[in-house]
Amino acid sequence: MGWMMIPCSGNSNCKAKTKKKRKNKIELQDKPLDQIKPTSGFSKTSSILSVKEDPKDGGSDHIAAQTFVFRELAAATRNFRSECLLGEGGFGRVYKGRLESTNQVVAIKQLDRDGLQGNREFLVEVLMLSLLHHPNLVNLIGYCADGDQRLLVYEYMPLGSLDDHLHDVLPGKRRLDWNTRMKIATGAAKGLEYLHDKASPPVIYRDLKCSNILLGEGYHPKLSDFGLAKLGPVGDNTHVSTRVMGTYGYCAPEYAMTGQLTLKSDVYSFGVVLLEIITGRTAIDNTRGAGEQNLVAWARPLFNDRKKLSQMADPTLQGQYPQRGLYQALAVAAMCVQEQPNMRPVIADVVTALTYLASQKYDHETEPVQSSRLAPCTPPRTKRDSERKAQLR
Ligand code: ACK
Repeated sequence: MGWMMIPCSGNSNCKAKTKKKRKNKIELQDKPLDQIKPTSGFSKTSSILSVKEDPKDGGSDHIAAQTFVFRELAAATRNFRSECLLGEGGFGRVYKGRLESTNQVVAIKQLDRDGLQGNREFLVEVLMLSLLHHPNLVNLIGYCADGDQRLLVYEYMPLGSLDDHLHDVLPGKRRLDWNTRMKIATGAAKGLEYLHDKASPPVIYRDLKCSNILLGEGYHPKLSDFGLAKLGPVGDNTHVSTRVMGTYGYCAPEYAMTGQLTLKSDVYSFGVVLLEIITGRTAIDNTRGAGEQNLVAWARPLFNDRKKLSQMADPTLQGQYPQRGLYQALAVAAMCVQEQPNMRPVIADVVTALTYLASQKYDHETEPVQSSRLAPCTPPRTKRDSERKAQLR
């Protein structure tokens, strides 16, 4: 198949190995909860996590997360009215609201009050998002820890999640075209690259999936939901050992089996997301026949057969994608979902490959439509047809 040259750096932890071993290995989630109290804003360089700021990312001019009292957020969502409900995530409901003080439209996540895990998620998310700022990470505006209420206030992402556009598409809604898909994949990879390469210790996101990639104007993607994020290995350690958490279908096999988490676990999940973006299929689909229910298991044998690669493209693209671009995007996905973690590329190399792919814009007016997956009754459109159409305008 049309493999792209992605240097496979093998060990994601080689950078960490060259660093001085730290005395205190910090397991954020294993700290007693009462020791991780949210204060009104964290410094950019905390004792547990620091970030190499890049002026390009607009990190230095970022406004610190604010604290809200429950009353303000209840008013913003008109008492958490059902019409304001955007949806329900793993640990709570998300509402659309308008802050009375600034008139800003926001998304407010109200964490379930009964769970210890919900409280951990809240603390991890406040800590992580107060320190991490990048154009491809959702912005935390503030939080509320009033009594037993735990709420997080984010910038509102008007286009919802990637899931809504890829899988749960409402009838009549525009399907994502090839160029937009590549733009989203590249942005999501850049968000992950920031977590892996700019944070110290690196941050393992642990829950990369289409429903956690939110979309802003122009389909600008941002990673959201940092409740499961984990500080990565430091010093000579190659992994962190944790309870296995995440989402079935996206979880790297070695992490699912041993609980040993590395940056390559995220790269695997990214590969699954990229496969979903290319194929339009979901990571797990129990409505499909045996052999097709698990996306990676279905895709693996096809990766090795060039003749079958076109069959992997999302049928709703109606053949409107560049053949070479499809092969190359599939090559990147194939590398990311390899069984052996050290054979997967580091995310920086994935960003390089996808940035190139996203720059190769497909023009559906002038470029050929691929024939293998045309919708029934759609006559193949030739280059000449589209040229003729262009002349008629
Ligand atoms: O797929 P969605 O439309 O996008 O439904 C889910 C739901 O809340 C539960 O996670 C939506 N959501 C989460 N955070 C935001 C946000 N910052 N802006 C807009 N929608 C959001 C998500």
